[in-house]
Amino acid sequence: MKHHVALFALLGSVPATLGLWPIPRSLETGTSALKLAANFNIELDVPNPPADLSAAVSRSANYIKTDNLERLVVDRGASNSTAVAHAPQLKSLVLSLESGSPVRSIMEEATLELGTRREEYKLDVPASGASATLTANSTLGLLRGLSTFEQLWYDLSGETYTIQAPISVVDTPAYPFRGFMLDTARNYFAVSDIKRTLDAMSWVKMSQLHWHVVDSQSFPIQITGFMDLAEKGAYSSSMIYTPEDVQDIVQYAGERGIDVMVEIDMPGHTAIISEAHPDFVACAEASPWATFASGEPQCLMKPLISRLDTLWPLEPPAGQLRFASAAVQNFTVGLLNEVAKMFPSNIVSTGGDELNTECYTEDAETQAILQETGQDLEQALSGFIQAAHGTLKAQGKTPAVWEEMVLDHNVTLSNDTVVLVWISSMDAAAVAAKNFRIVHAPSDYFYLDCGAGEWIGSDPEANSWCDPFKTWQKSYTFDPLANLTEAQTSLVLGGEQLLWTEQSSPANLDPIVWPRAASSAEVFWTGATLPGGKPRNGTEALPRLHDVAFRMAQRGIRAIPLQPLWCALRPG
Ligand code: CP6
Repeated sequence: MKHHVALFALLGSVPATLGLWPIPRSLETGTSALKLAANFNIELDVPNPPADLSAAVSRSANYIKTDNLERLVVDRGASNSTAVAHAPQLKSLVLSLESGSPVRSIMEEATLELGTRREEYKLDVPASGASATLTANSTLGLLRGLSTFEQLWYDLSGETYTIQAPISVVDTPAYPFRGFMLDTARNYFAVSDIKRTLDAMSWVKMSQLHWHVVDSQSFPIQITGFMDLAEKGAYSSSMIYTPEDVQDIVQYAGERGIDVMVEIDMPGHTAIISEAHPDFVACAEASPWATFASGEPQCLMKPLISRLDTLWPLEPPAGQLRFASAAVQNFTVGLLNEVAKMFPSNIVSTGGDELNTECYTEDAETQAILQETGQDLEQALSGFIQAAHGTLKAQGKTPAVWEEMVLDHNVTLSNDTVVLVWISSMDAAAVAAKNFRIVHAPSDYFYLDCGAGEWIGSDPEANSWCDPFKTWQKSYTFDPLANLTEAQTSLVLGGEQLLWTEQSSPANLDPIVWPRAASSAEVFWTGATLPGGKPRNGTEALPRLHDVAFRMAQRGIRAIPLQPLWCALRPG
């Protein structure tokens, strides 16, 4: 008997043992037991396989051996034990590329332009014990299929088994950009922490790391020709990403099907540049933070999400690039030119969030330049962004910006610019109305650090940063097409969950991110609804996400529990 996943959703029930995440677009399962033979092997039927594909196969084989995920509630029963004991044995999974497909490394496939990456795959696991097959038209598709195959298996008395063979999957993502943003400027994360995060991302088929590498507080990345920025702006000489570290991260990500979009946020959020170039930065002196000394209690205020509340940054230090200055423009163009060379990705973000324009009204240098050139502030800003984006485009890159560049400023942007919508999920419609492509990063759904909320009284000390906490269930309800017209739906590239790290470090990285960030990974893999057009349903998702959390923990991620262990262990 075969069941279609849509049928289960209809019945308000789910396939008993499948903990697939994200759920495939098309999935058929049976009710036969099947177990892995002791000498189970993954065969690569690809001529001259790229090294990163062979490595992915080895990792998969290893995960399958070591996950040891027991589904006691469902499978502990005597009839299942007997069925597993007598089940046919699967000896191999054979991977192949469809004829005519290019044989490129996973990294090459993963760093292609958004919208041109091929991630589809077909997976068939017969009930008879005959070889399972995984086919795709790209090595990236094979990688995605491997991550599904890994999730089929459970452990019962030392046997690795499923009781839902035959299994047939035809899968492809709804959106190419399934991301996670990490801020490495408020607190530093070692290369090993970033790699561990990339591993977890790949297990749930995420495709994009958005690396917010620098901000006002620190400049931890070494850039050729601009070494003084990190030398003077990193927290310490050990809290630095060297060009070799960057190459290491980019390679590690690419091998796991993840593209790295770096962000050099500008012209706001740049106070730290004043350490190397005091002349390039305005308003450090004029701000309420000017007299702030480190160690004072109010180093961190609760942010309010309102454009009126961003007159000054809500955390010290203040300072923004004097973007009207020709020297600052030359510096920025040179810097971005080098940054673009360090990252194979087609997409680079120049940020542009939370710019305080009042700052420049009070800045004598900027006012003098505007007088001289006859420009107003918005014209100067537009010229600056165009110069910055010009150098990216000269290298064939696509620029990305935060939403304010489109909604709050008169900046001329090329129409292929990608816009990150963060202030509110409601803002996507306004960005779409201007016909820009969208990455959803809304603070009301996807901020893992919580961020904004209601003020309590007037005392900053009484206001916690983490209000309200966004549960995975909240993120899971996000609709990528909400408030968009039919014609605008093609503008959506996907979305990301974000970790701003004012109050995060390697100490809480895993627990604050996982398994919550898997929530949007399924939203952007499956699209507006689950396969079969059913609305997403947290109750249906919970046992599957529980399995994700379990496998993550088993593979070295300190993922947090979603429920008491009792809920998973209780005998049925
Ligand atoms: N830093 C930068 C931040 C935030 C943003 N940009 C932020 C704003 C509001 C909240 C949380 C984080 N800390 N560079 C906004 C994109 Cl609630």
